[in-house]
Amino acid sequence: MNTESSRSPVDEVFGRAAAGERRAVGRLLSIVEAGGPQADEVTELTHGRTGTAHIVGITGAPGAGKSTLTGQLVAHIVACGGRPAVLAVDPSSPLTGGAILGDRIRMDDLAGGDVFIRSMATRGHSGGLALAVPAALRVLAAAGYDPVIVETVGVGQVEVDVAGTADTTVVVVTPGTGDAVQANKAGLLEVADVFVVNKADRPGASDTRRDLELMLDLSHLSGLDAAAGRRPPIVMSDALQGAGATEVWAEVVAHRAWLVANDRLEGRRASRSRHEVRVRVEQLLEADVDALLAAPSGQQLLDSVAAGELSPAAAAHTLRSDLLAAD
Ligand SMILES: Nc1nc2c(ncn2[C@@H]2O[C@H](COP(=O)(O)OP(=O)(O)OP(=O)(O)O)[C@@H](O)[C@H]2O)c(=O)[nH]1
Ligand SMILES: [Mg+2]
Repeated sequence: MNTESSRSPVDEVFGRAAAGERRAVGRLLSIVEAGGPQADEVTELTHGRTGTAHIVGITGAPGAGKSTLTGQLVAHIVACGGRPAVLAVDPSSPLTGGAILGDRIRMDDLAGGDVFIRSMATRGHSGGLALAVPAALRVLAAAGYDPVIVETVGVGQVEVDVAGTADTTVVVVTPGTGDAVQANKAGLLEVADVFVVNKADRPGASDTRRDLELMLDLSHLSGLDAAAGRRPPIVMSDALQGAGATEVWAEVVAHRAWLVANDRLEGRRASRSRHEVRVRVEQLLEADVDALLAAPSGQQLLDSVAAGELSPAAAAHTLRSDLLAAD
């Protein structure tokens, strides 16, 4: 009677990851990155076992200094006795590129200690990020890493969504080139819990700070931040020299305390789950729709539309009725 033999291979890897084995953690991340049934199994195993790890999003324009700052934060967290993990999401590169490898080395150099750093590429499928990132964050939290930091470039809606569903979102802007205005346009103003003006060693840093203050004033006046109930602080940093990282982390910790004190942490996590479930339902339905269109009855409908006998809208309604009746 060997109960071990009844465990699936994924479950066995999970057991080792939960016991702190780094290679097993890496293996689980590769599985969730690839997607498919094994990734779903990882999600089954890690769900509900993520404890209280603080999920921190760091986002901003390409080259803003996110990785440099993250390296400084990680070094500070380790010095304070924490066990951080970093997931660097790169939406542009099809596979792990040289720049990210460079990031990894920089961060590892700085941090020492038990830090887990991993980059994740999207491999072209847009829905992939939305599912793989939350799954990867759960793996890291279930393996006992806390905080779990996710670095994303704040350019597209998916990236902003990912960044905005952390417990605490840090938005990094830099002096000059209207970066603060760009961040506003990209929708980053709404998701920011903490602002960092990085490269504060450069000219125009105080102008950038003022721009941010003005935009926050405006959103305050128009009531946009009424639901947030809190004005995000602005921290100046020179991540290259390590100046400001301690203050950034203090604000991140303060934000978390604020969430807890105001009963908002659960709400954030609930909206994160809602988003993930929604994406999953969409994916399931998409597959069902494709199957339906490929079936003979679907083909018949499509032929009728092509022949001008049926409108696309009427065909869609019929197909939806068929879909709902199918289960
Ligand atoms: N002068 C100055 N340069 C900085 C500072 N922080 C980062 N840099 C430099 O800015 C460049 C980009 O830094 P990264 O940390 O790679 O920026 P990133 O936002 O992670 O970039 P992507 O991940 O490619 O979007 C590097 O050459 C850094 O050395 C800073 O505070 N001051
Ligand atoms: Mg980076």
